[in-house]
Amino acid sequence: MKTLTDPSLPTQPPAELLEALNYCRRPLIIAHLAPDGDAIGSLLALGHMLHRLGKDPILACQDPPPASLRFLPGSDRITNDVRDYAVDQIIAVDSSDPTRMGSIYDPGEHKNLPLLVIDHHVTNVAFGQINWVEPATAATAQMMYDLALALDIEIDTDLATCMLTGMVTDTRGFRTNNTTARVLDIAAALMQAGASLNRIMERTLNSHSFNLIQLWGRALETVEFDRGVIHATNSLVMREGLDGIVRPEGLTSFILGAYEAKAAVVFTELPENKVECSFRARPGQNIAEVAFALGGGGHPLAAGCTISGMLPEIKELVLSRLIEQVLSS
Ligand SMILES: [Mn+2]
Repeated sequence: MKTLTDPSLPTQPPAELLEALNYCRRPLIIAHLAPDGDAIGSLLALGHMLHRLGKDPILACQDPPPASLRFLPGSDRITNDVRDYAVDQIIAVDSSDPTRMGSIYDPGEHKNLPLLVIDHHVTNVAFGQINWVEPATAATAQMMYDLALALDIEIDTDLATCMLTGMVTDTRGFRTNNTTARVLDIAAALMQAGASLNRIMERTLNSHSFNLIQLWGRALETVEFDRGVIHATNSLVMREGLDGIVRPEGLTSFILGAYEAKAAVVFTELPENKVECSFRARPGQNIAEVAFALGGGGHPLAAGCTISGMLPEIKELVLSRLIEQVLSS
Protein backbone atom coordinates (compact mmCIF):
# COMPACT_ATOMS: atom_id res chain seq x y z
CA MET A 1 0.00 0.00 0.00
CA LYS A 2 1.15 3.51 -0.84
CA THR A 3 2.35 5.99 1.73
CA LEU A 4 0.33 9.17 2.03
CA THR A 5 1.52 12.38 0.41
CA ASP A 6 1.40 15.78 2.13
CA PRO A 7 -2.30 16.73 1.87
CA SER A 8 -1.49 20.46 1.79
CA LEU A 9 0.24 20.14 -1.60
CA PRO A 10 -1.19 19.38 -5.04
CA THR A 11 -0.70 15.76 -6.02
CA GLN A 12 1.48 15.14 -9.07
CA PRO A 13 0.29 12.90 -11.88
CA PRO A 14 3.15 10.63 -13.04
CA ALA A 15 4.92 11.87 -16.19
CA GLU A 16 4.04 8.64 -18.03
CA LEU A 17 0.35 9.22 -17.30
CA LEU A 18 0.48 12.74 -18.77
CA GLU A 19 2.35 11.36 -21.77
CA ALA A 20 -0.23 8.62 -22.30
CA LEU A 21 -3.12 11.10 -22.04
CA ASN A 22 -1.47 13.36 -24.61
CA TYR A 23 -0.72 10.44 -26.90
CA CYS A 24 -4.15 8.73 -27.04
CA ARG A 25 -6.80 9.61 -29.64
CA ARG A 26 -9.94 7.82 -28.50
CA PRO A 27 -9.68 6.71 -24.86
CA LEU A 28 -12.40 4.70 -23.13
CA ILE A 29 -12.96 6.12 -19.63
CA ILE A 30 -14.71 3.76 -17.21
CA ALA A 31 -16.35 4.69 -13.89
CA HIS A 32 -17.14 1.98 -11.33
CA LEU A 33 -20.47 0.14 -11.28
CA ALA A 34 -23.24 1.45 -9.01
CA PRO A 35 -21.63 4.85 -9.57
CA ASP A 36 -21.62 7.59 -6.92
CA GLY A 37 -21.00 11.31 -7.27
CA ASP A 38 -17.22 10.92 -7.30
CA ALA A 39 -17.30 8.20 -9.95
CA ILE A 40 -19.57 10.20 -12.28
CA GLY A 41 -18.00 13.58 -11.45
CA SER A 42 -14.49 12.24 -12.14
CA LEU A 43 -15.57 10.42 -15.30
CA LEU A 44 -17.17 13.57 -16.72
CA ALA A 45 -14.34 15.86 -15.58
CA LEU A 46 -11.75 13.67 -17.30
CA GLY A 47 -13.97 13.46 -20.38
CA HIS A 48 -14.24 17.27 -20.56
CA MET A 49 -10.47 17.65 -20.13
CA LEU A 50 -9.56 15.11 -22.80
CA HIS A 51 -12.09 16.67 -25.14
CA ARG A 52 -10.36 19.99 -24.53
CA LEU A 53 -7.06 18.34 -25.52
CA GLY A 54 -8.62 17.43 -28.88
CA LYS A 55 -9.36 13.79 -28.02
CA ASP A 56 -12.56 11.87 -28.66
CA PRO A 57 -13.18 10.17 -25.30
CA ILE A 58 -15.88 7.52 -24.81
CA LEU A 59 -17.46 7.73 -21.35
CA ALA A 60 -18.76 4.47 -19.92
CA CYS A 61 -20.30 2.92 -16.84
CA GLN A 62 -22.07 -0.44 -16.48
CA ASP A 63 -24.92 1.18 -14.50
CA PRO A 64 -26.57 4.47 -15.46
CA PRO A 65 -25.91 7.57 -13.34
CA PRO A 66 -28.50 7.95 -10.56
CA ALA A 67 -31.18 10.59 -11.20
CA SER A 68 -29.52 12.90 -8.64
CA LEU A 69 -26.43 13.19 -10.88
CA ARG A 70 -28.13 13.71 -14.24
CA PHE A 71 -27.84 17.48 -13.87
CA LEU A 72 -24.10 17.14 -14.46
CA PRO A 73 -22.97 18.46 -17.86
CA GLY A 74 -22.18 15.55 -20.16
CA SER A 75 -24.01 12.88 -18.10
CA ASP A 76 -26.25 12.12 -21.10
CA ARG A 77 -23.15 11.00 -23.00
CA ILE A 78 -22.38 8.13 -20.60
CA THR A 79 -22.97 4.78 -22.29
CA ASN A 80 -23.07 1.16 -21.12
CA ASP A 81 -22.46 -0.30 -24.58
CA VAL A 82 -19.00 0.31 -26.02
CA ARG A 83 -18.87 -2.60 -28.47
CA ASP A 84 -19.08 -0.35 -31.55
CA TYR A 85 -16.21 1.91 -30.56
CA ALA A 86 -12.62 1.31 -31.59
CA VAL A 87 -10.71 2.76 -28.65
CA ASP A 88 -6.95 3.04 -28.16
CA GLN A 89 -6.63 3.33 -24.37
CA ILE A 90 -8.59 2.43 -21.23
CA ILE A 91 -8.74 4.71 -18.18
CA ALA A 92 -10.39 3.41 -14.99
CA VAL A 93 -11.47 6.11 -12.54
CA ASP A 94 -12.32 5.80 -8.82
CA SER A 95 -12.00 1.99 -9.10
CA SER A 96 -9.81 0.02 -6.72
CA ASP A 97 -9.79 -3.28 -8.63
CA PRO A 98 -10.71 -4.48 -12.14
CA THR A 99 -14.05 -6.02 -11.09
CA ARG A 100 -15.30 -2.49 -10.36
CA MET A 101 -15.32 -1.80 -14.12
CA GLY A 102 -18.05 -4.45 -14.42
CA SER A 103 -19.18 -5.48 -17.89
CA ILE A 104 -17.61 -2.45 -19.63
CA TYR A 105 -14.10 -3.89 -19.53
CA ASP A 106 -13.87 -6.72 -22.03
CA PRO A 107 -10.78 -8.84 -21.25
CA GLY A 108 -10.76 -10.23 -24.81
CA GLU A 109 -11.29 -6.97 -26.65
CA HIS A 110 -9.36 -4.65 -24.35
CA LYS A 111 -6.42 -6.69 -23.06
CA ASN A 112 -3.87 -5.36 -25.54
CA LEU A 113 -4.68 -1.70 -24.88
CA PRO A 114 -2.84 0.45 -22.33
CA LEU A 115 -4.79 0.52 -19.05
CA LEU A 116 -4.47 3.65 -16.87
CA VAL A 117 -5.78 3.78 -13.30
CA ILE A 118 -6.67 7.04 -11.52
CA ASP A 119 -7.98 6.45 -8.00
CA HIS A 120 -7.80 7.45 -4.33
CA HIS A 121 -8.68 4.17 -2.56
CA VAL A 122 -5.95 2.94 -0.22
CA THR A 123 -6.84 -0.65 -1.20
CA ASN A 124 -6.19 -0.05 -4.93
CA VAL A 125 -4.50 -3.16 -6.32
CA ALA A 126 -2.61 -1.23 -9.07
CA PHE A 127 -4.21 -3.17 -11.92
CA GLY A 128 -3.09 -0.84 -14.73
CA GLN A 129 0.14 -0.40 -16.64
CA ILE A 130 0.16 3.13 -15.22
CA ASN A 131 -1.36 3.60 -11.76
CA TRP A 132 -1.89 7.01 -10.23
CA VAL A 133 -3.26 6.38 -6.73
CA GLU A 134 -3.46 9.11 -4.07
CA PRO A 135 -5.06 7.78 -0.87
CA ALA A 136 -4.57 11.10 0.96
CA THR A 137 -7.02 12.87 -1.35
CA ALA A 138 -10.67 13.16 -0.37
CA ALA A 139 -11.98 12.24 -3.83
CA THR A 140 -10.81 11.12 -7.24
CA ALA A 141 -12.38 14.40 -8.40
CA GLN A 142 -9.75 16.21 -6.31
CA MET A 143 -7.07 14.39 -8.33
CA MET A 144 -8.85 15.59 -11.48
CA TYR A 145 -8.35 19.15 -10.26
CA ASP A 146 -4.62 18.50 -9.82
CA LEU A 147 -4.58 16.86 -13.26
CA ALA A 148 -6.09 20.03 -14.77
CA LEU A 149 -3.28 22.03 -13.13
CA ALA A 150 -0.66 19.63 -14.50
CA LEU A 151 -2.17 19.70 -18.01
CA ASP A 152 -2.61 23.49 -17.84
CA ILE A 153 -6.32 23.20 -18.64
CA GLU A 154 -8.48 26.18 -17.73
CA ILE A 155 -11.35 25.18 -15.43
CA ASP A 156 -14.68 26.36 -16.80
CA THR A 157 -18.09 26.10 -15.12
CA ASP A 158 -18.86 22.61 -16.46
CA LEU A 159 -15.52 21.19 -15.36
CA ALA A 160 -15.77 22.90 -11.97
CA THR A 161 -19.29 21.53 -11.41
CA CYS A 162 -18.21 17.95 -12.11
CA MET A 163 -15.15 18.20 -9.86
CA LEU A 164 -16.98 19.88 -6.99
CA THR A 165 -19.78 17.29 -7.13
CA GLY A 166 -17.25 14.49 -6.67
CA MET A 167 -15.64 16.26 -3.73
CA VAL A 168 -18.94 17.22 -2.05
CA THR A 169 -20.41 13.72 -2.30
CA ASP A 170 -17.30 11.74 -1.25
CA THR A 171 -16.84 14.01 1.80
CA ARG A 172 -20.62 13.97 2.55
CA GLY A 173 -20.63 17.74 2.44
CA PHE A 174 -17.08 18.26 3.82
CA ARG A 175 -17.70 16.17 6.96
CA THR A 176 -15.15 13.35 6.55
CA ASN A 177 -11.76 13.38 8.26
CA ASN A 178 -9.92 13.77 4.93
CA THR A 179 -11.50 17.21 4.45
CA THR A 180 -8.26 19.19 4.64
CA ALA A 181 -7.71 22.93 4.22
CA ARG A 182 -6.61 22.16 0.67
CA VAL A 183 -9.94 20.42 -0.05
CA LEU A 184 -11.72 23.62 0.99
CA ASP A 185 -9.25 25.75 -1.01
CA ILE A 186 -10.00 23.69 -4.12
CA ALA A 187 -13.74 23.90 -3.44
CA ALA A 188 -13.45 27.70 -3.22
CA ALA A 189 -11.48 27.80 -6.47
CA LEU A 190 -14.14 25.66 -8.17
CA MET A 191 -16.85 28.03 -6.93
CA GLN A 192 -14.83 30.96 -8.31
CA ALA A 193 -14.75 29.09 -11.61
CA GLY A 194 -18.55 29.00 -11.64
CA ALA A 195 -19.65 25.84 -9.79
CA SER A 196 -22.68 26.34 -7.53
CA LEU A 197 -22.08 24.62 -4.18
CA ASN A 198 -25.69 25.21 -3.20
CA ARG A 199 -27.07 23.62 -6.37
CA ILE A 200 -24.77 20.61 -5.98
CA MET A 201 -25.80 20.16 -2.32
CA GLU A 202 -29.49 20.43 -3.22
CA ARG A 203 -29.26 17.96 -6.11
CA THR A 204 -27.13 15.37 -4.32
CA LEU A 205 -26.97 15.29 -0.51
CA ASN A 206 -30.30 17.07 0.11
CA SER A 207 -32.43 15.07 -2.35
CA HIS A 208 -33.92 11.64 -1.70
CA SER A 209 -36.86 9.77 -3.17
CA PHE A 210 -39.80 8.97 -0.91
CA ASN A 211 -38.98 5.29 -1.49
CA LEU A 212 -35.53 5.83 -0.01
CA ILE A 213 -37.01 7.42 3.11
CA GLN A 214 -39.35 4.42 3.46
CA LEU A 215 -36.45 1.98 3.08
CA TRP A 216 -34.53 3.87 5.75
CA GLY A 217 -37.56 3.45 8.01
CA ARG A 218 -37.72 -0.29 7.46
CA ALA A 219 -33.96 -0.76 7.82
CA LEU A 220 -33.80 1.36 10.99
CA GLU A 221 -36.22 -1.06 12.66
CA THR A 222 -33.53 -3.75 12.33
CA VAL A 223 -30.71 -1.79 13.94
CA GLU A 224 -28.65 -3.62 16.58
CA PHE A 225 -25.52 -2.91 18.57
CA ASP A 226 -22.79 -5.34 19.62
CA ARG A 227 -19.42 -4.49 21.22
CA GLY A 228 -18.83 -1.19 19.41
CA VAL A 229 -20.39 -2.22 16.11
CA ILE A 230 -23.81 -0.91 15.08
CA HIS A 231 -25.56 -2.64 12.19
CA ALA A 232 -28.75 -2.68 10.14
CA THR A 233 -30.18 -4.95 7.48
CA ASN A 234 -31.83 -4.22 4.15
CA SER A 235 -33.26 -7.53 2.90
CA LEU A 236 -34.96 -8.28 -0.42
CA VAL A 237 -38.29 -8.71 1.40
CA MET A 238 -37.99 -5.24 2.93
CA ARG A 239 -37.73 -3.68 -0.52
CA GLU A 240 -41.02 -5.15 -1.77
CA GLY A 241 -43.13 -2.33 -3.18
CA LEU A 242 -40.19 0.07 -3.25
CA ASP A 243 -39.35 0.03 -6.95
CA GLY A 244 -36.12 1.48 -8.26
CA ILE A 245 -34.25 1.39 -4.99
CA VAL A 246 -31.60 -1.04 -3.79
CA ARG A 247 -29.37 0.63 -1.18
CA PRO A 248 -30.43 2.75 1.80
CA GLU A 249 -27.91 5.45 0.74
CA GLY A 250 -26.47 7.38 3.67
CA LEU A 251 -27.77 5.02 6.34
CA THR A 252 -24.38 3.59 7.37
CA SER A 253 -22.98 7.04 8.14
CA PHE A 254 -26.17 7.95 10.00
CA ILE A 255 -26.16 4.95 12.38
CA LEU A 256 -22.43 5.44 13.03
CA GLY A 257 -23.58 8.66 14.71
CA ALA A 258 -24.57 6.64 17.81
CA TYR A 259 -22.17 7.73 20.60
CA GLU A 260 -21.46 4.11 21.48
CA ALA A 261 -20.51 3.06 17.94
CA LYS A 262 -16.97 2.75 16.63
CA ALA A 263 -17.92 1.05 13.40
CA ALA A 264 -21.14 0.59 11.45
CA VAL A 265 -22.28 -1.81 8.76
CA VAL A 266 -25.42 -2.03 6.65
CA PHE A 267 -26.15 -5.36 4.95
CA THR A 268 -27.97 -5.13 1.62
CA GLU A 269 -29.28 -8.46 0.37
CA LEU A 270 -29.06 -8.73 -3.45
CA PRO A 271 -30.62 -11.33 -5.77
CA GLU A 272 -28.75 -14.62 -6.38
CA ASN A 273 -27.52 -14.95 -2.79
CA LYS A 274 -25.22 -11.97 -2.69
CA VAL A 275 -24.90 -9.51 0.15
CA GLU A 276 -23.39 -6.06 -0.17
CA CYS A 277 -21.81 -4.77 3.03
CA SER A 278 -21.25 -1.06 3.52
CA PHE A 279 -18.81 -0.12 6.32
CA ARG A 280 -18.14 3.18 8.07
CA ALA A 281 -15.95 3.81 11.10
CA ARG A 282 -14.77 6.56 13.41
CA PRO A 283 -11.20 7.94 13.17
CA GLY A 284 -8.68 5.52 14.70
CA GLN A 285 -10.23 2.46 13.06
CA ASN A 286 -9.17 0.82 9.80
CA ILE A 287 -12.03 -0.99 8.13
CA ALA A 288 -10.41 -0.91 4.69
CA GLU A 289 -8.39 -3.96 5.78
CA VAL A 290 -11.52 -5.81 6.89
CA ALA A 291 -13.23 -5.03 3.57
CA PHE A 292 -10.14 -5.98 1.56
CA ALA A 293 -9.80 -9.32 3.37
CA LEU A 294 -13.42 -10.05 2.40
CA GLY A 295 -12.80 -9.31 -1.28
CA GLY A 296 -13.76 -5.62 -1.27
CA GLY A 297 -11.93 -2.40 -0.62
CA GLY A 298 -12.19 1.28 0.19
CA HIS A 299 -10.80 3.80 2.64
CA PRO A 300 -9.75 3.44 6.31
CA LEU A 301 -13.09 4.88 7.48
CA ALA A 302 -15.41 4.03 4.56
CA ALA A 303 -15.23 0.71 2.77
CA GLY A 304 -17.34 -2.13 1.46
CA CYS A 305 -17.52 -5.59 -0.05
CA THR A 306 -19.96 -7.93 -1.76
CA ILE A 307 -20.01 -11.56 -0.59
CA SER A 308 -21.80 -14.61 -1.99
CA GLY A 309 -23.84 -16.63 0.48
CA MET A 310 -26.88 -16.49 2.72
CA LEU A 311 -27.65 -13.33 4.65
CA PRO A 312 -27.55 -14.78 8.22
CA GLU A 313 -24.15 -16.47 7.70
CA ILE A 314 -22.64 -13.42 6.04
CA LYS A 315 -23.84 -11.17 8.85
CA GLU A 316 -22.24 -13.47 11.39
CA LEU A 317 -18.93 -13.59 9.50
CA VAL A 318 -18.72 -9.84 8.85
CA LEU A 319 -19.79 -8.84 12.36
CA SER A 320 -17.17 -11.13 13.91
CA ARG A 321 -14.43 -9.51 11.76
CA LEU A 322 -15.60 -5.99 12.55
CA ILE A 323 -15.91 -6.65 16.28
CA GLU A 324 -12.42 -8.15 16.27
CA GLN A 325 -11.11 -5.02 14.52
CA VAL A 326 -12.86 -2.65 16.91
CA LEU A 327 -11.74 -4.57 20.03
CA SER A 328 -8.12 -4.63 18.87
CA SER A 329 -7.92 -0.91 18.06
MN1 LIG B 1 -14.24 8.28 -4.56
